[in-house]
Amino acid sequence: MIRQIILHPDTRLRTKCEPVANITDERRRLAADMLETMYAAPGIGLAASQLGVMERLIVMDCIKPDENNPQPTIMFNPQIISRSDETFSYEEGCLSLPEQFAEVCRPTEVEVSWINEGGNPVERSFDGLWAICVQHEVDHLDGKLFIDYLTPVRRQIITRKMKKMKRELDRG
Ligand code: K2U
Ligand code: ZN
Repeated sequence: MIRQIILHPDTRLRTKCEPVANITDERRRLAADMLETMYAAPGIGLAASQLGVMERLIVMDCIKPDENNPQPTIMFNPQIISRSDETFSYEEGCLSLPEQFAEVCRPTEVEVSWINEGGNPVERSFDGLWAICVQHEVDHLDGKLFIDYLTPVRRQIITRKMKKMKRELDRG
């Protein structure tokens, strides 16, 4: 089922998530809900903490919908084990900061290890949008947001806008 995505500012988005001890059916259902929520947003990535579940679980699918060969990817306990020296800048957004965008510079290629939904360890390298997305999502698990790469002034401007948006949303 589609779940509500937590909006910044919220302490849960600033909390380091706990490693997952074992891959249970309940956690597989959570991953399925995360994918459904991500596709509905629409988005290309989502971290469990964005749904208020403080566990190290992310989902991604960076294949464009019109390419018609979706690649839903579920990662338990993802770890970035190496990063390219080469970096590139990309205008990032975040489902927890709707309508806020900013250029972020990240390594162009990363090697990631994780446990998949079958409970097996996987290790793979990612480049392009997948590399940006997996770094963005692993940051979420460490309580880090893309606005943390901006100057304090620009971060404050975005946070003030989000506080205003949340006040207006709370008024219904
Ligand atoms: O974690 C999230 O909030 C989902 C993010 C993932 C993401 C952000 C920046 C760059 C790559 C991935 C996005 O909001 S998903 C929306 C989106 C779609 C296409 C390209 C960039 C962002
Ligand atoms: Zn995000």
